[in-house]
Amino acid sequence: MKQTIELPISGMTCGACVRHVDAALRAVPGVVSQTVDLAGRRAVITFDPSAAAVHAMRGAVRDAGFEPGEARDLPPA
Ligand SMILES: [Cu+2]
Repeated sequence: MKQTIELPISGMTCGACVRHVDAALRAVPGVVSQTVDLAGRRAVITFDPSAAAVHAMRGAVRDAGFEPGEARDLPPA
């Protein structure tokens, strides 16, 4: 089973920021795929909810130096 969320992220200003956030999310166990959207100031993340928790993704974003907002569930792709 997979779940997809949209996570608002503030503080990204360029492609290097996007790569930092992308790498941080990729490193969270249970994250299956992630798309970081600079212009949209968000990431769309698909993960296995039995292995990854949203708070871990938010923590990874914060540890990378950016500020996560409230996650929103997206319908399965
Ligand atoms: Cu940047």
